[in-house]
Amino acid sequence: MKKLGILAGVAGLAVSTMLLASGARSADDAKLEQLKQQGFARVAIANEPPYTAVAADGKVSGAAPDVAREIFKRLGVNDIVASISEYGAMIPGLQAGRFDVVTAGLFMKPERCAAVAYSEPVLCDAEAMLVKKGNPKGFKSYEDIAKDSSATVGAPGGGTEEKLALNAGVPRERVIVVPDGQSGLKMVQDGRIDAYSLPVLSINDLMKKANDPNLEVIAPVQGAPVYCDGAAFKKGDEALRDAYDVELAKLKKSGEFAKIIEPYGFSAKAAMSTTREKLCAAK
Ligand code: 6CS
Repeated sequence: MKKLGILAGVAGLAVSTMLLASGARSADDAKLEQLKQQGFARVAIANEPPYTAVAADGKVSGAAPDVAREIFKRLGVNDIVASISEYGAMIPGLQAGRFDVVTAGLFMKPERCAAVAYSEPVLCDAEAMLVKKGNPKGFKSYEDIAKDSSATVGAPGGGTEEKLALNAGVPRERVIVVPDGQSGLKMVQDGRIDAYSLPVLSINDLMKKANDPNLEVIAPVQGAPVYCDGAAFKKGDEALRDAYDVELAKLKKSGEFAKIIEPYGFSAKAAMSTTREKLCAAK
């Protein structure tokens, strides 16, 4: 995957230079033309169902990549090629040119909106915590974890839940970085962390697959906002982002957007009831 990414990057650069020399309207148009020539868009994902998933045979699915694949097809880019990344590494990877876009449920927040060019909203969700049955430490919020000096919470590195826990006053040493959902599940089951926090749909997916009666889901986490993601493009690729938004709006209007995301449990109405502007301004 990595070698393919490097070769694609070099080829893309050559194509962009050629297209600009041939009089493409702007560097932005060249980006979309480069992806068309490349034949695919390199997307960053996390492999966190139902947002993103990679099957044993390498097939990429999940609501975010499925929306992206459909939109890129309509833009003349035949497919997507996914790389798995930690949430905290997605924006640096995008900025370094390792990905063409992040389609992973990377929630819009002011600091991220300042670093990337988000599309309009795609997937919205509240936050949840996975705990032992009976919620023995009585967690309802990240503040509850902060108040209990023995309590630990697991969350993705560079992820929203890690930030929420730290901002709620949980000391750094009690916020445990967890690489993926299966690890988080096991750590709660083994009592190595008291809670594991992800968005509601991700925790529910883990819970369903674990089929473990000794676990319980706390959802929503009190005091935590409902977030929405968007496809995240590199600053400077706004024309590509705008072209993506045109197709996203058509999908939303035709009902095809709902057909793609709602089988995964997401609400099309939630995404259509807000905007990038509102989400990027949210405190
Ligand atoms: O945007 C984020 O940071 C969060 N989004 C998802 C879909 N899962 C966890 C992550 O922390």
